[in-house]
Formats: sequence, structure tokens, C-alpha cells
Amino acid sequence: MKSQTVTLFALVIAAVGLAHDHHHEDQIPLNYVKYPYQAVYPGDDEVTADSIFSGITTFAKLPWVQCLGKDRDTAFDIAFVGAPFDTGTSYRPGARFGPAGIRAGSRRLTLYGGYNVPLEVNPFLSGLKIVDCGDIPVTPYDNKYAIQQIEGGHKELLHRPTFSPLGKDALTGKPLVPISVDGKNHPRVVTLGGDHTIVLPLLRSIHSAYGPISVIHFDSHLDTWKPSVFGGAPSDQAAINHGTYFYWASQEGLIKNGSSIHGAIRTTLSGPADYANDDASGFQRIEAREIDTIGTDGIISKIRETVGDRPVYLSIDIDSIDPAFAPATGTPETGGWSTRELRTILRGLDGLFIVSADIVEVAPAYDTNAELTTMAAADVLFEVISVMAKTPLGKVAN
Ligand SMILES: [Mn+2]
Repeated sequence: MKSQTVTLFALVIAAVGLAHDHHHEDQIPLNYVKYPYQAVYPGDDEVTADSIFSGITTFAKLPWVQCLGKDRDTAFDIAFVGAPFDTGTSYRPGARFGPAGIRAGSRRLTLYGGYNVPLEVNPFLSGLKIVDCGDIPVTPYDNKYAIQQIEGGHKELLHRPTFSPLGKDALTGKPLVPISVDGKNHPRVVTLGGDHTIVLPLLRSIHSAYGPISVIHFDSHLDTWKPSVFGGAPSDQAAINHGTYFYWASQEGLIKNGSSIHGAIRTTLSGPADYANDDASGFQRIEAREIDTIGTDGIISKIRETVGDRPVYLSIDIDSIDPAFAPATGTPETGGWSTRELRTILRGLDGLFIVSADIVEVAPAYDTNAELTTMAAADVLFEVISVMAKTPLGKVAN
């Protein structure tokens, strides 16, 4: 009787001990599957490691941080965030599904680790903390309110402290100072659109840190059109859409005049006056067809000469790529650049101070079964973050 009590007591002690030894990892269901965001590719020693096609999809399978929710205190250097807004579209709607589609198209970016061969950098292992913040909540019922939501969400992320310090100049070893107008070192935000209207609230946010900004804009369309070109506007709100947002951004003084440039332009016009209006909005232009005469090198030179060493915002409309390669977009135009050509041109921006960027007008419902457009969008952003990872947003003080 007595020995039975002792045995029972020992069992209880053992059970308590087990509870204390119970590691957090053991609580994951089916514990032979590793925590999806920290999987090791490929060939770790697990029986069944997490696969690139499994799990919940974030951009490039980066950690999901609820930056606008419970994880407000988590610092980062580059944040991906979705802006699922498409009620400023003139032709095909559907870019509200862009963020989800681009994430799906990005799954393989880290398959073998993510080393960018031509740029000789792995943005995912460069020491920068890169996260996926999910989407900014955006109402589909009220454009005015949605535009405020996008500006507010972006601004919150842009004004968070960075995870990494700015560091020192690679050549001189002198400390770098921020290139912002508020003197702070800001993280970079890569926004997944959404139709192109979102760039108006994004530039309002950028202005709060950098003042009037130089813009590199890849698009088949000007997007500086006056509302009258769209048949006039029945309301103030209708006057702000995915073809007029740069006109308004220019009117508001958000764009640095003369050092901004469009690339891949090939739209028809209401008339030559559209180009005069575009000039007045502060943009230089590179026509899509120039690739046949000056090539990618010539286009890169034009962009670099225009922007110089100023802080620059990069906005990429997926319709800059030819619909043969990226058909799933709001207003497709034939005669565009190949995915290869746009990627080459983006790599040519190496060394520029790209403070933030977006890719817009990806409307996955019009894509091929092979996910050509969303894959192109994701790969384009891979070039963008590779360029970002190589150039900190700082200069040596004069
Ligand atoms: Mn556009």
C-alpha cells in the first residue's frame, strides 16, 4: 500500500517535470512540419520540411508582421504592404486582388535562398529586416475615405523607427546621415496595389518625410491627365482616378519638378496637348519604342541623368510590360517592354536612393493559368529590393 503511494507520487512529479520541459515547438500541430516562416530550404533533416508551395502565403514567404495591428512595436527596414483598392479604374476592375495575387506569384523567390546573381546581393540575407505587413484596410464603398486610409496606413509604416541603424559609408567609413527632410532614417515601404490611384495618397505620405520627391514611373500611360480628358468629373472625388493622380500630386506640390521621369509610355493621347500638360506636371518621358533605338543602356542613362542622387520614389505599373508577358492588368497596351527588359532597366537603378516603391494595376482575374503576370510582378519587386538592399538611405555629411 505504502509503496503504491510512493510510486503514484513519483508519477505525479514526473508529469509535472514533463510539463515544464514542454518546449514551445512541441505545441505546433503535426510537429514534423516546421513553423512555416522559418523553414529551411532545401533538404533540412526533417522528415517533411515545409515546402515552398505549402503554408500561408506572404510576399516571398517573409514573416507576417501585423504592423498596423498587434505588432506595432516590431521594427523593420523594408515592409511589403498591400493596398487592395480598385475603384479608381477606368477599364478593367480587379486590382483589389493584386496584393493576394502578387504574394501567390512570389512564393518561389526564396526557394534557393534568394541570391540575385547580376546584382551580387541576397536582399533576404543582407542584414536588413524585411517583413510582410499584410494589407492596409481599404473600404470599397467610399473612395475619399479609402484614399485617407491608404495615406494613413503608409504614413504609419514610413514613420516607424528602422530595425537597422544607417551605418557608415562604405568608402570613407564616415557615418551616414539620413537623406530625408525631417532628418530621420525611415524604413522603406513597398506597396502592392491596387489601381494606380493609390499613388496619390502614397506620395502624400512620402512628402511627410522627404518633401517634394523625384519620381521614376514605369507605365504605358502618362497618368498626369486632367480630369477633363476623362469626360470631365461629376464630382471632386470622381476627378481623382488612376489616370489623373499624378496631375493632382503635381498640383499639390508632391513631385519634384524636372527630375521625374516616365518610362515605357505608348498610350494614345487626347491630343498633343497631353504632353504639354505632362511637361507642366514635371515629368520627362521615355517612350516604350525607344528600346529599339537606344536599348536598355540608353534608357537607364536617361533615367539616371534625370534623377541624379536625389531621393526617388519608384512607381511601377505592370502595364509597362507588354501584355504578352503580363496580360492581367486594368488597361493593357500592346507594344511594351518584355519582363526581361524591365528587369534589366530596374537593375540599372543600382545605387539610386529609392526611398519607397510600389507595383500597381495587377488584376489577377485576367491572368493566364500559368500566373504570368503575378510572377512578373513579384520578380520585378525582387530586383527593386535587391537595389534597395545595396544602397542605404544616407549620405556623408558635407
Ligand atoms: Mn498607371
